[in-house]
Amino acid sequence: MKYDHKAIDAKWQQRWMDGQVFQMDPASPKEKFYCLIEFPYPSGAGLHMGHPRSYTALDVLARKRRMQGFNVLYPIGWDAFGLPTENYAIKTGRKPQEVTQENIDTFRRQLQSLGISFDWSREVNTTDPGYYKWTQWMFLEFFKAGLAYKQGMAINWCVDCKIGLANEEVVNGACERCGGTVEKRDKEQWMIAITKYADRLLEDLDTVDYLPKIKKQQQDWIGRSEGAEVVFAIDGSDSTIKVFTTRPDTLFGATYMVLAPEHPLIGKLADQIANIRDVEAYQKKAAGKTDIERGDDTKEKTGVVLEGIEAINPVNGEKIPVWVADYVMMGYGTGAIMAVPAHDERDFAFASKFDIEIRKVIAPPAIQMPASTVAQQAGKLVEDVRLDVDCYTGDGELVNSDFLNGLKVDGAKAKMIEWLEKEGKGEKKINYRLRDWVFSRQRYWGEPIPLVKCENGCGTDTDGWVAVPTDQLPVTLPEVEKYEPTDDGESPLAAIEDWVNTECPECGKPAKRETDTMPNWAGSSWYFLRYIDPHNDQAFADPELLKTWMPVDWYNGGMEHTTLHLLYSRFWNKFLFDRGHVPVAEPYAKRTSHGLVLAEDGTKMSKSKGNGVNPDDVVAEFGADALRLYQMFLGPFGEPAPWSNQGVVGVRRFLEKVMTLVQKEDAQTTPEVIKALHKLIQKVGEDIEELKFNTSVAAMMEFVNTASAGGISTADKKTFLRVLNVFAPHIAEECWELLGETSLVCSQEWPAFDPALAKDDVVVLGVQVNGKVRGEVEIAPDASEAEARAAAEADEKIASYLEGQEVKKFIYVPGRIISFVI
Ligand code: ANZ
Ligand code: ZN
Repeated sequence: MKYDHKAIDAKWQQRWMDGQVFQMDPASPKEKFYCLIEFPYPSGAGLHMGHPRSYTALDVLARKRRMQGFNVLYPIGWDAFGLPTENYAIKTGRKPQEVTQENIDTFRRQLQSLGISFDWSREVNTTDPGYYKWTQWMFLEFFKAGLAYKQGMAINWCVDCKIGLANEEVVNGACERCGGTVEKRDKEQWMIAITKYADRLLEDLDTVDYLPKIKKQQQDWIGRSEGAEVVFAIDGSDSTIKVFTTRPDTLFGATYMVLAPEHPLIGKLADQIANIRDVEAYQKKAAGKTDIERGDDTKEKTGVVLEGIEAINPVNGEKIPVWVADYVMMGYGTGAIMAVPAHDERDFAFASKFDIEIRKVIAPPAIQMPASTVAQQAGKLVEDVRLDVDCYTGDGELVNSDFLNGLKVDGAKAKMIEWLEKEGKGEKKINYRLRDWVFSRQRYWGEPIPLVKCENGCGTDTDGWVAVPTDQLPVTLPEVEKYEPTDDGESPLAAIEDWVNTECPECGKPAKRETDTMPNWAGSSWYFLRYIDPHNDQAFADPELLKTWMPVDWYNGGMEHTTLHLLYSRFWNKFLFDRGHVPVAEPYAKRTSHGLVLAEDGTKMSKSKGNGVNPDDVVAEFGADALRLYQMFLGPFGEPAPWSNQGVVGVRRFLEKVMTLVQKEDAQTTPEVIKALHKLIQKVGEDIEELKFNTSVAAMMEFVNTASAGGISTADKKTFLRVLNVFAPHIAEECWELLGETSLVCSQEWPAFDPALAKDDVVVLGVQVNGKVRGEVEIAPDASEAEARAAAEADEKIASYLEGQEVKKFIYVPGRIISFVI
């Protein structure tokens, strides 16, 4: 029989579907395993190669866990609100609802053609009113808890998308979505107070198993800094300058101060600033730069001194100059700094350029060096030497610092904070990079924010905002012909009068609906909860089921989502936990990520470059299993890897070899093949747990070569198929059937291996040094000369004989002897 992948793929996909083989059974007594992939945004372009990389990887895991006796939940759904669909719908004059449905149908067909063992009975769709009813309900929970509030603020406005962007959606000063110009506009926005959770979002990272680089991203985004706020008086003025510093210990070394160009104090002091024109010109120039440019330490520092202004250092009464410079940002700390050029690199660069005093207040720790001639004459062999560097940022001993002298940095920080607090000149302060979450969008294709403003004055405690009662949720999007964004920055919903005008749920008098919609991040912040009970219309999920199924055991997705989506969904879950709605404080026990699939030329696959490979084409030509196997084979899972059509051909050839091997006449399994089989089971089993899929595939290829050359029994062929099936399920089922089985191979047990058989063969060899046996090593019987020598030299005893000696001769007779002549 030939390998007819089209017939085989279709046949087994139908069988699995008919048998509901991959549906999670809530009544099962088995231990649960919940594996999750980031649900896709169903774009018009269809599936791209990045999707199957993640989905196949966790499919391998899900299939293995089922075979290991777990009750597995591996769900799929659609993160379908968002701009690309809305923009496409506007351009083509269609309804986003329809476009979304079409895109989902395409994605579903494509994913089903890959044989991924999703539980299709649990599909969720964030744009389904039955889903976003609960997103709205959760928003109201934030609102009722006082964590959702409306605030006027300068927002990032994308001129092209006509949409307000969150800070994190502005990349290098441009819109993350379209690359267009971003300007600041003042707008009232709904905000969610994620900063209240900053500490817990940090601390609880200790309780989860995330890749270290992912934990670091979370930590960096939250950006917690401990330090102090210090207040500097301004000579001859009532105004003060407040700074945030992480190094209050260096206060005696502050030789100037800097205000950010946007700092309001500059305007307030304008009358006293002799060179106010120069300062204003500088402010204007700075306004045209992005924070990234301003923070770039490779660029030369710029700034203007405020003539006529002097600040007073609270610790010693010294008068120091005040500058305006754009390396200080208004959005961080207080927008002003005390500069300590001797111990801060940026301040050092600035002070060097503008000839400002550099005063050392930290002495690096002394290191012991061989004594100088002078010291030797005084009878010393070693002496203490202090490094002398221009700008020293490390720990050391305080000098030139009055009551801090002699202390180490940590002690000096504590003492200075104590002094500041006693004198009323400052206080301990913890600063975060994290900002509250801008939760409003002025667009059509998102969840309406379920609030109304009562014209009769209800909702006095909440600025006149009244929550839509739960029994009136969802507040559905009106289906309209026109929903273009407007230049005035209002949501398109604002123009739909019979939707906007409603009744106040409290007093029944006229009220107006909030017309902002939620950001894309909302629906994806809790979808993993909905999968657990997707059809429930009384609650977002049954509490008992949540108790059984949370947390997610293993979550995989792209590195582009390990900052924001991960942070938002952890926060959302924590909040629901605090409200008693979910049973665990952290939603994901484990989080990993995969590398991008690149084009053959090593660049990003992109539509405009036309260098993309369509999964549909690969499936049609080579079959689903070839695509799956190649996805797992093309390089270490966590690293980016280029696609290669030649590589797919190679994998396809391997599958054909499997087909041939299975149909080869039944034989006795040779000892060599038995050994290879047990090794394979062990290796693949362990590799999968460590996401080493590429080496698993290589091991299966090697095994098939070994087995094809030797003899293999039907029983052992079947054992191999049980391993292969998690990677290449269609061909494995077909071969399983060819060998006379009527059951499904995916429902078999994961094979066990015999550790004795899986163990590498070793021989114990005596190691001689100058003719005497001085030790022994364990090595493979066919180890090479280099391997044998390395093994011998790694032995501590042997190493002690060889140390400092020249090896004149090395003799190795495989299986017999290792000998050094020194
Ligand atoms: C004096 C000092 C002395 C500082 C020293 C550092 C070293 P992180 O760790 O990121 O919180 N800083 C404070 N606000 C700033 C702003 N708006 N723009 C630019 N820089 C700002 O950094 C805190 C440090 O960054 C603060 O501590 C301050 O410089 C600077 F030897 O104060 B430091
Ligand atoms: Zn009212």
